[in-house]
Amino acid sequence: MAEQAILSYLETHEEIADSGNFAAECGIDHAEIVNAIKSLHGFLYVESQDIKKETWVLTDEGKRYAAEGSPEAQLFLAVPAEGSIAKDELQKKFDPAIFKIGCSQAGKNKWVEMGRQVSRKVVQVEDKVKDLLLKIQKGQVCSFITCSADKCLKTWKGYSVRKGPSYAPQREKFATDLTRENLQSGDWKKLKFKEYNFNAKGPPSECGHLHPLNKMKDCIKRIFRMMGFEEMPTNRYVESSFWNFDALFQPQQHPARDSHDTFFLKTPSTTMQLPEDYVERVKQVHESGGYGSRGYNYEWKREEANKNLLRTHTTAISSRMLYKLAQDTKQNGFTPKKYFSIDRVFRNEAVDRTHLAEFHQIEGLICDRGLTLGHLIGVLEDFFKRLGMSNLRFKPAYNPYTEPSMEIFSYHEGFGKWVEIGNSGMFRPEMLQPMGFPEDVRVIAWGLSLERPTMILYGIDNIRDLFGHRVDLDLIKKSPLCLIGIK
Ligand code: FB9
Repeated sequence: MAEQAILSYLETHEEIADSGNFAAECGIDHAEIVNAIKSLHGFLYVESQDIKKETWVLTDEGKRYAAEGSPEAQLFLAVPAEGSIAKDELQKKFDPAIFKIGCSQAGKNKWVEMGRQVSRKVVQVEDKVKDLLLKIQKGQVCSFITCSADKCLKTWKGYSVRKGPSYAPQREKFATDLTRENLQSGDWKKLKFKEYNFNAKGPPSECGHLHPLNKMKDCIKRIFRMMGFEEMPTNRYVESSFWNFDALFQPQQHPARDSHDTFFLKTPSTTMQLPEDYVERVKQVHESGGYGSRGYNYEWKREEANKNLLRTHTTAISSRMLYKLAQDTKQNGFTPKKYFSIDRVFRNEAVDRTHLAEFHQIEGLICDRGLTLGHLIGVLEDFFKRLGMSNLRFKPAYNPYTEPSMEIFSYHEGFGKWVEIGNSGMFRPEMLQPMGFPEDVRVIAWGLSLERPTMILYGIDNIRDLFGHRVDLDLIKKSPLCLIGIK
């Protein structure tokens, strides 16, 4: 109906100057007119220009003063013309807000003498505030007024409308479908078909959505593969203390090895089998060193190494893979390797905004002859550049299984600060030699979490909104593609 009103009006008039007045004249709600204008505009039946009008409108408070008078006028009228009235008497007549404003305004206007007793200082007053509000209410233009508690400027938006390139007094019904009946009846010949809107978004397809962590994981896997790394099998959350700690030359009294930091298993509490000859060499290097090391000089206990736990790092997988590589070396000679892993690790830590008792560790390692710290820094620069992080800084650090070790920092423009983006180092000979690697084989390695980059990339502030029962599925559905390493 609004459409027809507009099209027929334009049949005899150049333009609709103001959609607001037009709506009022037609007795049609302005919003309906606006929707009709937008739709007719879409089909080029009309052309429209925005018109804005700022009008003063009264707030609820303003409406009350326009009706009952301004607080100061109300207060003045409540003060007896002769004599005075006790302030607290007067106060009882008004609600606190009105009384407060009334006192300060009437005082400022020198209408009343404010003391413990209140008396008039003038015979009568003119309630200009009320008059102004009434004027505004009647839509009379008032100048030099400012926004305040009782009135504010409302912007009214409307349109002026003219005929468009495909104007017609009636909206042509466009066929949106070619039906069998159309064909049989032949009336398809005279039907006008609606243009295909190739930009129309189809109905949202209810399809599966990858969790942002998995999107990030796939990106990082793609980066590793592009750098020639192969993925290590990480499908074992339960690990023995031997591969998780001892093989990494982490001493049995190391604080990380007690239940405050590590989830030990009740059942199966101990591992079934370990490569005995290798275990013996690990025992030796812990107790008395070798390979140029003096070891830790403590009594190494097999039962400690047998304890099963939830792996605290995917470096446990690295130790297994490196041991296997060393074994292969004995058979078939040494072949350099580049390995990576991305999977869950478990730490009995205090949960906070960025830490849960489990997270996904990303680890990369290169095993080759004669590798140096320079190689490590080089591969870190390459890896993190592909992650969009350059301008790295390296800070000496300590890990039981790497020497030297470095924490990695990158300057994050958005945060305007240096962010710790990972840890790295060269695996100790006390770890590699007992495995059976030739003297000059070195292993450089580094690690970071999957959650931190995902939180930063997807702007998620609290890790519990990213992982766990509190995750809002919409976050997953709406999370954009991860283009890291692609562009
Ligand atoms: O991920 C971490 N930080 C990070 C990484 C990327 C990132 O990307 C942003 C888009 C820009 C932002 C931040 N960290 C490692 C640093 C810190 O968050 C740290 O506080 C927390 N760390 C976890 C361990 O927490 C106890 C992150 C996790 C971590 C730490 C070390 C390793 C792996 C994960 C390692 C290792 C390693 C070292 C040597 C040899 C082999 C493995």
